[in-house]
Amino acid sequence: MIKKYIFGNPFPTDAVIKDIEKSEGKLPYFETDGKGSFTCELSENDVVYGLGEQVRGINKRGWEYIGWNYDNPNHQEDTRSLYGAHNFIIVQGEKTFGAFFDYAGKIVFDIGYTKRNIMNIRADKNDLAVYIIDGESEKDIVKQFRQIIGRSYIPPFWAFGYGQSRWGYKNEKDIKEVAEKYKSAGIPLDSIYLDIDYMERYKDFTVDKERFPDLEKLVRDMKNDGIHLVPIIDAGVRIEEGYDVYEEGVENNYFCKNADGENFVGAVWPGRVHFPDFLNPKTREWFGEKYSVLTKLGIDGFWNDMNEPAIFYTEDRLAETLEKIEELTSGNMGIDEYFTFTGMVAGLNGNKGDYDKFYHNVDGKMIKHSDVHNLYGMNMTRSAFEALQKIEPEKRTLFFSRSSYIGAHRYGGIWQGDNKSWWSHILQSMQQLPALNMSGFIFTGCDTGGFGNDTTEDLMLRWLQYSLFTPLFRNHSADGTREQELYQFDNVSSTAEMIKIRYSLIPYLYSEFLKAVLNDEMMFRPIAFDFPDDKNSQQTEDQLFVGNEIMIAPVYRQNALGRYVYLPEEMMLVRMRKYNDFETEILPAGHHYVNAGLDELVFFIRKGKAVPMCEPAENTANIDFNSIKLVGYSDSRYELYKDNGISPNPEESLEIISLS
Ligand code: MIG
Repeated sequence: MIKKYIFGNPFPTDAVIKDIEKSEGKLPYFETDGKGSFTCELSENDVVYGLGEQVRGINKRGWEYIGWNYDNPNHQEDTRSLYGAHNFIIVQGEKTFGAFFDYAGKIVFDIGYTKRNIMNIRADKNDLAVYIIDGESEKDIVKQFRQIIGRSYIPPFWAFGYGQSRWGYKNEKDIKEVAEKYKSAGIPLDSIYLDIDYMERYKDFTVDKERFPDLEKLVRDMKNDGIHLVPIIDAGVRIEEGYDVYEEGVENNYFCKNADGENFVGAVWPGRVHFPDFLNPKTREWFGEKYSVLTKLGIDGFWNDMNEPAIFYTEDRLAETLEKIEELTSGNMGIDEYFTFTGMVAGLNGNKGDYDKFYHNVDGKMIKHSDVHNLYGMNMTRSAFEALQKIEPEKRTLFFSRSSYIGAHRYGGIWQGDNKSWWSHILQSMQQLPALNMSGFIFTGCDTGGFGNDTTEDLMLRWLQYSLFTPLFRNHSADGTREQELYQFDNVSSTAEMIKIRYSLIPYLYSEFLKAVLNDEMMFRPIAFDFPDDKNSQQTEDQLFVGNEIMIAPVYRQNALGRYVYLPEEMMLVRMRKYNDFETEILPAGHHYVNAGLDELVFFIRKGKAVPMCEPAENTANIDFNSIKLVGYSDSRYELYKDNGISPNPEESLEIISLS
């Protein structure tokens, strides 16, 4: 049962695509002050789930989160905003309900931060829609919500392969080297990512001819080896005379404007840029069409970056800052001056004031960016998705974006942004997954091995043992950090085995992914979602169900050779060192200490169930579904969902195969 309540005059976000009549009654569960603030009293043991891409636990209680898409490479306990705004929560406890605050500007979720038992949600303006969902259980509430926001994006089958990325691959030689070294190490690989250095001066839809003299040939050669090249596209368009994207954008008023009608200027990678006005359908159509520059070369996947949009600085703020710095540094810099100085420099990036300075043209009306900020990334991915449906109507294209809002899940996946090579970031990624799934983001994953900072071999191994279960499985790292392609480590055979195990599990993961998407369910669930009355399950923050058969409990502490695991029911422990070498053991419900050596993948199969596993292959194109065997409880069955992996509508080729 879903009810929609309207406050003021909300901007249509397109998050919800089903018509729901507005309810005239009083908003349940919350008191409102009529100014955009909503307060709900929580009982001591209520759990609050949701908010998608945010820091901290699966239970969001005890912190203040802000829905404000932000390019923030420091994902820490005190972080309030990351790249996406996913304003959907479920309160579970004395009263159980779901609530979606559909608001495109800044919105604060104080979940027992100011006062332990008070949840206060406040939007910058009282112009929003609030949806309240009553249901039988968390799963039922999620299903109802997902039915009104539309079906999640399904990537091509090959996107479930392993991908290697690094910000730092400079040219064709670097890319070929990655492919060759993976091949000679015997590690399966389906994709290599092109970061900003493939472009000419960071200009979207250009290719640097010196570094990549014949990209079309490279794409073809790679594809013959089963590897897809996936280029990055940034939001900002470089200001440069003679550059078609810039010139067409200016001529047709496709860019965001200042109040005076001039094109707004921000600075990002390419230096000075204009930002395409993705809220304008004409801009979306025009920009989306540009992806054909690359699809013509055989490219069939993209990642969209910097689309919060990230702004390193604006020229006027930089000028002001420089002036102030001169003043501060001219005398004897004391502590106050010093902190003002460092604060001003740090405050240039993503300064909230800059988002007040530009406008979108929505049906001829000028809309201030900060009122619709959280929709920008979603509409960039929408632009690509909708255009590619026309350019390549016969097939799915891989897309994932950094920034998102609910609704973006229909157009592409997301990756979890610039994490670090920290042990805590394995857990952080894991805790975000169910919250993302609640909001429809099923094709997701993190930068495996960590993006910022230097990784270590043991961290990489543990990370692989977690990430090999996530739909998007990509090793990515930042320029200047320790190289972390798997062949860089001493113990290549152990990492290689983890990738092979991934490939063995792809039929299962893809099948469970399809089930989650087609049935509006969650692929990754807190264990409490399946055991709602079990208090121990509710307390379990570091285990998840992956589909209906598997429970994962990864090791995420350095030097740990095992961990405590809670089993809400009897399960089968599976320990694997190689794809074809496993031990199994049935464990009763309860708490267990489980050994897991560094080279061992440990996971669990639920009571009475079995998981299909195939022979690993060099890449997804060579996966042999005939080699599938069931691993798990004897006499159990598995229903395998399978399609041709490429047609836009999976239902056209969907097969449901009963395995036993
Ligand atoms: O400001 O393109 O999150 O994945 O490697 C950094 C360079 C810009 C941020 C992305 C990251 C990517 C990097 N980008």
